Amino acid sequence: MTRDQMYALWEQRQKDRGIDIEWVKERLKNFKVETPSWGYGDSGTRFKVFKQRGVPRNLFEKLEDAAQVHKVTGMCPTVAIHIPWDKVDDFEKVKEYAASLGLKIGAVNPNLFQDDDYKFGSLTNTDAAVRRKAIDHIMECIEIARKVDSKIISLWLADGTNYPGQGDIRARKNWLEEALFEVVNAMDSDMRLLIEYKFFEPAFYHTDIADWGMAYAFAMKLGQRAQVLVDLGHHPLGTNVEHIVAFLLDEGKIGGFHFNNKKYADDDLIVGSINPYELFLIFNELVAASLDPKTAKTAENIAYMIDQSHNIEPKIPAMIRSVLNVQTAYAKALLVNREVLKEAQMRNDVMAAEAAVREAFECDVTPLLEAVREEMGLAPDPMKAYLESGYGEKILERGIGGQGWE
Ligand code: LRH
Ligand code: MN
Ligand code: MN
Repeated sequence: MTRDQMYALWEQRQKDRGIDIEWVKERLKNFKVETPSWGYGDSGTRFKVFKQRGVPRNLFEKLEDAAQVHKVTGMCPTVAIHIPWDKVDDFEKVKEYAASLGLKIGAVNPNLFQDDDYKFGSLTNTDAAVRRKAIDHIMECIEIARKVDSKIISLWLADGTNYPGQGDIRARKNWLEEALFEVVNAMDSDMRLLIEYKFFEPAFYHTDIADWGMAYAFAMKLGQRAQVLVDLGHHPLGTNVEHIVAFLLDEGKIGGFHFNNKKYADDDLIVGSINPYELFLIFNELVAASLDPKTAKTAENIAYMIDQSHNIEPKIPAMIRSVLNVQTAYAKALLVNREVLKEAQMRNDVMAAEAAVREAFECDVTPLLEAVREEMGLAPDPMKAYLESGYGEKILERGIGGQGWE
């Protein structure tokens, strides 16, 4: 059977299920995922960073690699940066270089975890001078965001304590709140502060923003410009992440995602590699919210970002795999027949409701994605296109010892 014949058969089956394929295709063509500059560099566990040959030596080379991911997937036009990992003298030049590659800079991530001064906390340190230094660093990131035309400051705080009694939890909360108010007030009205939470690590007793509820409480107090960022690796095992997503969507307080996957903790593995059903169920909530007038605007403004570190995988193929897995999960979520689902829910038909969701997950979306890519002028198989491009071999001349985690 030719690809066209396979697609025709697939399309007929979906039409028979009551799916509007043109709408699905349109949504897929407009879908974007941001890749992180740090996902292209050397990174690893606390035990060992395995250096790879060909890894970018600076931000400009990271952008070149990100451009390859965008070239074959057609859905990654922005790149998140992390300061000071990606600090350069001239951010105007970065903006121009990114534009020459068909890219833009996305979220600017302050780094409040790799300075000796932050050993006992950054924004929650007992020392006012350290807190000032941390706030000033975020201010610097806001300036950088202005220079590169980014509207997002993405904040993850490593602050926390290792032992009971080590810190005054409420005093730290108040210092944090004070700092966040200062930061948000310095941001332009169209900028957003995305507050990321994580239940442990590097701190092992308490983390100052441990879960979505705390991030939400801060975001509520801070007002319009502050929202919550959900990193899929930052929950205890067994957490129903799609429930959190649905709740935050309904409250208008979810601003972004850090996609990755985990088996145990913050494993930062390839998105969708361990639990593709969870990823699909998250997209199921996002699609549902995008169709509800109450939540459509929030759903529309979500920054989809990948946050991974590749320890043993080749960086660019791992990033492409992640992006494709996100696209697959989204495509499947678009195939849920929402009317059938709603009706089953209203009559409390547990089996039919669960089937309406699972049925979409079980659809093979390969023919659809190949057709969409062809309509976008892309190769039907992005991974193959990348591997055959010769880029992976070309960058080997950069040698070993590229920029990455210290
Ligand atoms: C923390 C985190 C956060 C950092 C990134 C490198 O675990 O998810 O988003 O900025 O990793
Ligand atoms: Mn993250
Ligand atoms: Mn993380």
